[in-house]
Amino acid sequence: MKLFYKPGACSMAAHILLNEAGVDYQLEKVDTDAGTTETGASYGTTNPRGYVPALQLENGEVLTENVAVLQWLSEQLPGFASNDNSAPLKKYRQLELLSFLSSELHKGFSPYFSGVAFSEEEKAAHATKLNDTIAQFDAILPKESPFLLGETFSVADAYAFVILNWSNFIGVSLEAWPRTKAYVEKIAARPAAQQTLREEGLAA
Ligand SMILES: N[C@@H](CCC(=O)N[C@@H](CS)C(=O)NCC(=O)O)C(=O)O
Repeated sequence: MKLFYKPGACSMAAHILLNEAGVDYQLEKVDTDAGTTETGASYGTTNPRGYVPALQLENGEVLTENVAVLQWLSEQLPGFASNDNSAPLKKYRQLELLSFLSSELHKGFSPYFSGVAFSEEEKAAHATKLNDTIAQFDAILPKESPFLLGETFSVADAYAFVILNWSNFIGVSLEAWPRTKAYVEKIAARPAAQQTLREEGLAA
């Protein structure tokens, strides 16, 4: 299995999961601006839409789009099964979370990485939207269990961590949401998250 990634980007969720599971995999860094990978190959042949993540499977097929990549990993990697006979809705709760993270929380951060020179009015609108979306996440975070889907770390936690950790890069404080802040710190302290940050060149 090979993960095409960009340091710190949303592809880091799959990278964390691969390290959590302790399986063998390869990494190939992508320069999305240049449209090439670290081998010099064109990335367009892997993902014609040019963004990360892309996961090349053992049979050579390539899976793209975070929701699909993460759901697939949860069903393939040891310890992340989302099919649970005692909780028949669990798979759909996971998809519900992954969809919220992808289409709402992730997109709340997207303007900050777009490179566009927004007007002050536009910046204020983006900040309001981001605040609202983080507040929605904070409300989703369970009060009685440590992770989004209960007692066990899941693919949704990996993706939520990666997105919320971007707050450190854009200077947005999570102080207004102490439970969310503590949740991000808890996941950051996991050995697999630390290993991933080091492998992507984001931690010493
Ligand atoms: N719809 C895609 C969007 C993925 C996406 O936004 N990828 C970003 C990084 S988080 C990317 O590669 N952007 C291009 C760039 O950074 O140049 C998905 O959900 O997987």
